[in-house]
Amino acid sequence: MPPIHEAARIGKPVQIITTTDNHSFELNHEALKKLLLNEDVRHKNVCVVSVAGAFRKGKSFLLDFMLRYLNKQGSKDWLGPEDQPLAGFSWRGGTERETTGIWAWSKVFLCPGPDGEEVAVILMDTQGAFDSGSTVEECAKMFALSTMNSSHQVLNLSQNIQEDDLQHLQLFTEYGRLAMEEESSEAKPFQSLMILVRDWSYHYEYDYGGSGGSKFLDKRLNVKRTRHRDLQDVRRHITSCFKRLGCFLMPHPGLAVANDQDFDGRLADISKDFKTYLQELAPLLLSKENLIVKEINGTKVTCQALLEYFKAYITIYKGDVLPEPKTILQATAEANNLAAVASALDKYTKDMEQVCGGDKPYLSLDELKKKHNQVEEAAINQFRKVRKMGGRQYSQQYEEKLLAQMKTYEQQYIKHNDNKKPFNMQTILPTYITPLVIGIAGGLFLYAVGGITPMSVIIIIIIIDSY
Ligand SMILES: Nc1nc2c(ncn2[C@@H]2O[C@H](COP(=O)(O)OP(=O)(O)OP(=O)(O)O)[C@@H](O)[C@H]2O)c(=O)[nH]1
Ligand SMILES: [Mg+2]
Repeated sequence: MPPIHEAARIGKPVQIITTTDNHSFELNHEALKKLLLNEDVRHKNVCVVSVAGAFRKGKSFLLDFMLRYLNKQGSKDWLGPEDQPLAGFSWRGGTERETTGIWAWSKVFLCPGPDGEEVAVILMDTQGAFDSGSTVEECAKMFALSTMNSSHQVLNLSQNIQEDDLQHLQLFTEYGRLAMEEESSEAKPFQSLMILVRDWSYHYEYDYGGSGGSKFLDKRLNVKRTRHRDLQDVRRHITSCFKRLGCFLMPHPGLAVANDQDFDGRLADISKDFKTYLQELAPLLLSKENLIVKEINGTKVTCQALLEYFKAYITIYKGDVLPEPKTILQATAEANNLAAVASALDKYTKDMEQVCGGDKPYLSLDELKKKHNQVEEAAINQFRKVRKMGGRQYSQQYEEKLLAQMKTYEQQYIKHNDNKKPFNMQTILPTYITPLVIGIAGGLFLYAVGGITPMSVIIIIIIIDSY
């Protein structure tokens, strides 16, 4: 493993989804909460850049360059010095798989987005597909999970785009069709898919980079009449599912990168062409104008909402078989509603804190209830305004959940407010009456045994004071 170096010092890889021995998945809930509910990012719109594809094809290696780009906020010298080993997400040579499950970089980068607002950028590394330790289903699920939770999915391929690579996308295209039906709109359900072909060697046919890639992809996705019907369908669906579909042809990085077991990722050992096109690729994914905020059903997703989607999808992908697209759609609708509840509750508690939280002065019960009703109404309005999946009737049950939760919180605020009441018996008893009674009793006792002396007065004062 390469030594931990400067570039990776800010943060570390954290495993957010682990695989179990029986080919199932577990969500690392605590790690994900730490990542997404951090106050600095929780309410920011999120952009998740993920790299997925076959195992041992340089995915983690590539992500470590993305990390450098983000660490340097895309400044001219972002690639770094020639002799700096590459660190970050764990990568290595050899035949055995390295990345298992799904990992994210622990530092969420706050970057200016296309319309100027700050966007929380998360890098995600996915377990390679088709390794000998995983079933085909596990690979498909892993790819599905990373696609569903990202806004920029990079499908990392080696040398060419083959038919089975395209079929990998079939599940989404079916899901996409259902999602579009449900919304009865023309909106495409997924955002960006970039097919990244590594070790491209036919640059005499299609040039390296984005423009060569786009011509090559057009050719590959061209629905020719002569093709088999299934192949035509896959192509039609892929283009109808993703808003942005691109392809990038990456040159070979040189023999040291591919073959040398002592290679530590330093630029000095990487081919000039590879470095040139890295500089074209990183901004295509991460520059201000190319960052893509995650959207589901036309609504921008915040870090907090992304947590709900992770929770929903892991549940349906935990089973033995691939979930039906319909199930995925239901899970999305559920997460979508839950995210709206969480956000409305956040608004409620934030507003109530302003009214009667912490050291805010005591309010009469009537006043507090009046304020609560206003705050509650504003939260409900916010919930109703958010576009939600599943229809009105479906979201009604979530609105009821929201109301019930706010009622519980209201009781807590009432109690908290009550404790601030100046002549509240609960306050008076421990504060005034108990020490007074103890003081008088102590005084009488001391008087009975020895009369009032300066010493007994001091003892009584100490007793009262200690209360
Ligand atoms: N041929 C070739 N090798 C590469 C390229 N990029 C990185 N490598 C090498 O590929 C090997 C695997 O790199 P990783 O980044 O660990 O690959 P991965 O796809 O993340 O592998 P898993 O985590 O096992 O799925 C390393 O020896 C890298 O030096 C590339 O573009 N072409
Ligand atoms: Mg890897």
